[in-house]
Formats: sequence, structure tokens, C-alpha cells
Amino acid sequence: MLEVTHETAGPAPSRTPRWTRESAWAIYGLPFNDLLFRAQSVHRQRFDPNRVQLSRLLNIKTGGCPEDCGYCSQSSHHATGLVASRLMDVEAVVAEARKAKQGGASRYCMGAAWRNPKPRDMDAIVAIIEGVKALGLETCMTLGMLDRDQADRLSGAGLDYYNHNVDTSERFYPSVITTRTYADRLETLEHVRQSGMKVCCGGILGMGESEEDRVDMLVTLADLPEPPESVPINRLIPIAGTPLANADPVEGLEFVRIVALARIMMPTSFVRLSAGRSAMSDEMQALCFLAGANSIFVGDTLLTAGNPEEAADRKLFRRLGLEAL
Ligand code: SAM
Ligand code: DTB
Ligand code: SF4
Repeated sequence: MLEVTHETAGPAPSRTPRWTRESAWAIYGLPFNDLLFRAQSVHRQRFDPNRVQLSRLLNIKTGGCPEDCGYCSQSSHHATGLVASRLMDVEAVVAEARKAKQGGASRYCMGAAWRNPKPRDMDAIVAIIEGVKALGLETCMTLGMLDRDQADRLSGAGLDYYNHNVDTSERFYPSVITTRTYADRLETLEHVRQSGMKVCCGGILGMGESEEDRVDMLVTLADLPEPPESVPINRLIPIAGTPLANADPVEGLEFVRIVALARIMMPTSFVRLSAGRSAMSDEMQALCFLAGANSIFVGDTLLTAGNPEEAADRKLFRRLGLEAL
């Protein structure tokens, strides 16, 4: 009998999806206590429930971005008053990373307001990765779209994680961003995965999307060939001058439900309670940790917007008996 291999049979056979909209939606709609109990039970099978991973963030290239993301302070399409700057010098980035290391951070995340890195930027980016790695920190970058060669180069320089968010459902995406497609996003994620780096990919709640859009976004993430190792769930920080400046805030318990669903659908991933903690009460954050969030950004600035003061986070951790991972 003729043996059919993948090479001769064309594209790899499609696999059964791990999650469908229906299976995810059924869990999302459970009574709140059942949903949280289930999420916390899943969480405890793989993680210490009282440990939270801490990352620090630095914007290494601010503003002037050609993309039109409706939420972003750094898009040149919106008059947000942000002053654009060039890519920081390698030494300046490494000096900031050294301070972060001395302050106890284990992972250093660096963002650039680019559609994609240009060929002329790559040497500096590689030098930054090597410099930060040499301090003994884990590294993460978010620089926009990557082709396969760029992903290989970053991976070869030692970059551990690449952050590239799908942000919302495929259906809602064009209401938020028109200068690139959902398919572009998925293509970069594929390049990152193939290069051997870990994937950090999540989205934003509170941009006017429906609850179905949020669940669909999680189905997209959980059904990637390999789910992301890190899943940031951002709560929109409304930025004056952007089209989403006056978006209705996401309802608190709906936010917690999505955190819980992310935990259940991606049981081995770190779920990061990402942007928007400044607008959350301690009680709201506590519910998110109970729902399975186990990673946060520390430091009083994210990329351009505010984050809780470190003293406030230390107090929160003390009150909840949480420790840094
Ligand atoms: N330019 C790169 C890109 O978009 O891929 C990297 C930087 S971008 C600022 C990283 C992520 O931050 C976005 O994908 C979005 O999810 C999040 N983000 C940006 N502005 C935000 C805001 N105002 N509120 C919440 N999250 C935001
Ligand atoms: C992610 O999902 N959230 C972080 C990180 N990835 C790079 C960024 C949040 C940015 C919040 C808005 C700002 O600081 O401008
Ligand atoms: Fe540019 Fe990233 Fe902001 Fe979009 S989110 S405008 S790509 S910096």
C-alpha cells in the first residue's frame, strides 16, 4: 500500500479544535461562583496560587507610529500630545534594565512604537537583547510585525518572549485597526513560534466589543497550534485624543469572567493582569488573582500610561499573602 506522508499529502491534516465558540461560551456563562471555583481548581493543578510573576516594561521607542490602533497614545493618526522619540541607545536601555534587576525583576519587556522593525534597526535591537540577557534577566520585546528572518535573528540573539497581541476577535478587529489585518497578526505569531521564541499574546477589553467578541478572542488564542505561554489581558486605558477616549469601561465582573475563562482554556499559560490596574480596586484585582491571573507589570509607568505605584503593589501583595515568583 502507498504510504502517504505529510510531504506527499499536501497541507497537514486539520486537527480537531481544542475549543469552539460553543464550548467556551458554555463555561463563560456558568454561575459566577462555579466559574471561579473551576478556574481556581485548574490554576492549582499547575501553579502555586500565591505566587505572581512580575515583569517590568520599558518603551524603547516612543510615539510616531504609522499604525492607526484606536486605543493607542503612540499612533501618529491621533492627536494625543505625546512627544515622539527615536530608538533609545543600547547603553541607556541596559542601564534601565540593570536598575530593574536590582529592584528584583526577573523579566524585562521592551516595546517599540513601530509597525515593524526596519533593517537598519536590527543591529541595535540585537545589541539590546544581548546586553539585557547578560544581566541575567529574561527578555521580552514587542516591536510590531516580524518576518521570519527577523524572528530568527531575535531568537538567535537570545530573546525569550515576543509580545504580539491579537487584541480582540477577528470580527471586531477592523473596527479598531485598519492599517493591518488579523491575518497579518497571526502570520507574525507563526514566525515567532517557528523561530523558537515563546509567545506572549492577548488582548484588550473595553473597546466597545461584545462579550461574544471577547470569548471568540480566547478561542483564537487557545486554538493556536500551540497556545501562547503568556496571555496579557489588558483593560483599556482611555487616552485623550484617541477614537476610544470615551469608550464605555468594561464591566468589572465581565472582566473577571474573561480572566477565569482564559485560565480554564489555557491551563499552562501565564495569564497577565496587564494594563488598567490603576483603575481597579484591590478587591477587583484580588478577584482576578482568584480567577487565575498570575502575572502583572510592576513599575509606575507601562509604555506611556500609568500603572500602580510600587508601594501600592507591595501593600496589595501583603494584604493578599502573595509573593513574587
Ligand atoms: N507596536 C507594537 C504592537 O502594537 O505590536 C508594540 C507596542 S503596543 C503598545 C503593545 C500592546 O499594548 C497593544 O497590542 C495593546 O494590546 C496594548 N495597549 C496599547 N495601548 C493600550 C491602552 N491604551 N490600553 C490598554 N492596552 C493598550
Ligand atoms: C501588553 O499586552 N500590554 C503592555 C505590553 N503588552 C507591551 C502594554 C500596555 C500599554 C498600555 C498603554 C500605554 O502605556 O501606553
Ligand atoms: Fe503602533 Fe503598537 Fe500603538 Fe498600534 S499599538 S499604534 S502598532 S505602537
